[in-house]
Amino acid sequence: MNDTGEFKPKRIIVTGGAGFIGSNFVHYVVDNHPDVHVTVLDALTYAGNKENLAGIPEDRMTFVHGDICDAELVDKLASDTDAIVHYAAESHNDNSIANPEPFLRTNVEGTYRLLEAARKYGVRYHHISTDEVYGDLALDDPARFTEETPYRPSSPYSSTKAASDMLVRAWHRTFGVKATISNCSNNYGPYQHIEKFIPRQITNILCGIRPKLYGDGLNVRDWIHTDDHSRAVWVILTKGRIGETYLIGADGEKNNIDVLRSILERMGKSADDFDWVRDRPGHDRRYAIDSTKLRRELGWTPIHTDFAAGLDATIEWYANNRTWWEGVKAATEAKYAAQGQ
Ligand code: NAD
Ligand code: TDX
Repeated sequence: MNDTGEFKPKRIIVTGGAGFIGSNFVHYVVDNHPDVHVTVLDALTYAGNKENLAGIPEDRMTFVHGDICDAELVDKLASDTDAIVHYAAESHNDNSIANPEPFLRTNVEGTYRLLEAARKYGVRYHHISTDEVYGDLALDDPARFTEETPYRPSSPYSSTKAASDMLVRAWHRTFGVKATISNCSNNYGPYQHIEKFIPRQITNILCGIRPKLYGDGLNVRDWIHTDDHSRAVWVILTKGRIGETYLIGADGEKNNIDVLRSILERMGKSADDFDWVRDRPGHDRRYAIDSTKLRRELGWTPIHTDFAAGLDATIEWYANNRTWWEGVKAATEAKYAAQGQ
């Protein structure tokens, strides 16, 4: 802490720093906070890729290939840091329906290991979570999620994220861990795994495969650019009140069919060039975030407010970085095909 009450970490651990959102945060810190050293702890699962961290100078980052469930390793790393920013997770709903087990292990047990280490060494802990812990809203409901909305997760993925949030609250209250939590809406941008909605459809079109839309296509997601998420996490880590939860969202509600038609149009396809496929079991209808607390208390505001421009840049990135995703495209689509999706 400095005399303004701001937390000024010199060394931080970023778990899941080789994934989509974690790597964006690592780049954000390296680019904007030259006095901070980052240690990435990442197991390099199917979703982790060291190439996401390319270009970071060696003296700014240490990469540790390891598992957040490895108590000894986590203890050793936590003994020499100011903060842990916890992104690592099994993150895909469809995978959690096919096989929930890794979700229980990484999302629940992994969080427990990190909290125990944060407790032992008095380390500041920030927990990355999701709006999905609140369940879903009806399409015609004017309400949005706030920090006061009761937890009502629907999927194995979101229930393990909800469980991990509860552990954080308990470790803060009972053991005094200096923790904050953020629950963010759907992220988009470069480096997102092609199993996820937007990059799946973009890379399908680039490969001559028809995009796939679940159910009736009317489910609403509240989109935020991952750069805006990273800036919000830094503000919460350094200025957020200990023990508090902050919702992160950019007023980006859109239904899936509109997003898909926008991608099709931008990529020169006709509006009906896609397949309707089997719906996701338990598919949440609508997510919507009210981020007033974060904006009022900490002064954060999103920069990427033009979704169409963000989508254009994302399409361009996947078109220009085929080597980043081509090697996993066939296996990703084979998995979906086996599920009728
Ligand atoms: P991702 O799947 O792209 O990346 C996850 C990363 O965690 C990978 O690098 C993977 O190797 C690593 N990892 C997985 N298991 C691990 C383990 N046991 N030990 C160490 N590392 C492990 O995920 P993402 O989309 O970048 O999401 C990151 C975080 O943000 C997650 O906690 C997720 O719940 C949360 N979140 C995501 C979104 C979204 O839209 N993607 C929205 C809100 C919150
Ligand atoms: O091929 C598809 N067709 C389709 O219609 C895929 C992959 C998805 N969908 C639909 C399902 C959802 O309504 O698109 C929407 C978005 O799907 P995902 O990209 O799988 O995201 P979602 O399930 O909303 O969860 C995401 O946001 C919250 C992240 O994956 C989570 O990690 C985060 O917590």
